[in-house]
Amino acid sequence: MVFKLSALIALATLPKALAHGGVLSYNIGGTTYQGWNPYNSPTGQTGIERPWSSYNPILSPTDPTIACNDDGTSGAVQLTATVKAGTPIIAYWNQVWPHPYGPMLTYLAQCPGTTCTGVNANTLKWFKIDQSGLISGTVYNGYWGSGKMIDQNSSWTTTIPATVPSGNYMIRFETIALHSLPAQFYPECAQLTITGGGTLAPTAAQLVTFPGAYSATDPGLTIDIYSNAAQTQTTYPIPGPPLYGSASSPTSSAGTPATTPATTPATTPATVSSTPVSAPTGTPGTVAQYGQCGGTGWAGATGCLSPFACTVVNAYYSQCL
Ligand SMILES: *[C@@H]1O[C@H](CO)[C@@H](O)[C@H](O)[C@H]1NC(C)=O
Ligand SMILES: [Cu+2]
Repeated sequence: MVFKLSALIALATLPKALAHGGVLSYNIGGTTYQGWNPYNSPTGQTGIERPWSSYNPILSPTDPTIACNDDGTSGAVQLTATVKAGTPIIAYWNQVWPHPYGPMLTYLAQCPGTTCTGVNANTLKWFKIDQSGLISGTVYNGYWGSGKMIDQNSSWTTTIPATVPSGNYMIRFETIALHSLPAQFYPECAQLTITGGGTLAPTAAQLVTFPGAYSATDPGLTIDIYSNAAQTQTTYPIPGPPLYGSASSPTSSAGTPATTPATTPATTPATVSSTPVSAPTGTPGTVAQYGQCGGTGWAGATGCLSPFACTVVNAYYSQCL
């Protein structure tokens, strides 16, 4: 009887839950890792993702659950995926992700000791390895990182930088929805052991805590995308710290995320995604090993430094390998 009643309640709340969501699975180096299912019993659930309890967003950047959702502590049988630095990780949200206005952000945090299991995410120092804000158009009706995520099969691919030191890490994928205020945060975390890494530690300015990284008064979080001003605004300040590694790569200046993509014609990606795997290999290029060189929506360089070849990982992501 009790079971049936709770099943009815779950059904009754389902339509509301479908307006939101989170990361339900990952693909790392071609292997699928199921994520946590917040609507199944915790008993028997195992996986690399930290448990979370509902599809609802986090609404306050000062809430402890901003780190790894609610409650984001380790599961009873918490797993960790091993990944080589330089490998792309794809995070899949529930289909079809409903919120096309807002940024995508990905963070890493190294855990002390020999495992992230049991480590409180609020105690970690996070650094941002990937971000996508307003890609083109205006704040009012432009193309955003989260719109691109939807176009990419409601998934986001981020590459573990080849330069990060090896060790145990949490990876935190996040999409922020700006269609209503307060802004809606959708963070989920997973545990990784990164191998074959480099020696570039994040700088003090690149390290943040959650909560701490964002403030409710950040311009990127208080922005009213339906205001008159938004109809002509073509820049968007992505919340959080400067990107990791940006000091050594002047082309990815964290202060001006919206300006570079806006000048790039939207016609390039279709050509790139339809290019056969073998075609770009002969073209000497500028993209280093493990760098992105193609995929749907990719408007950057497509040629790899010798001797690397642009290799299709999936329809949305090609990498110099
Ligand atoms: C689209 O995403 C789903 C998971 O939501 C996945 O199972 C499927 O393989 C993806 N399709 C492509 C073409 O990547
Ligand atoms: Cu929602």
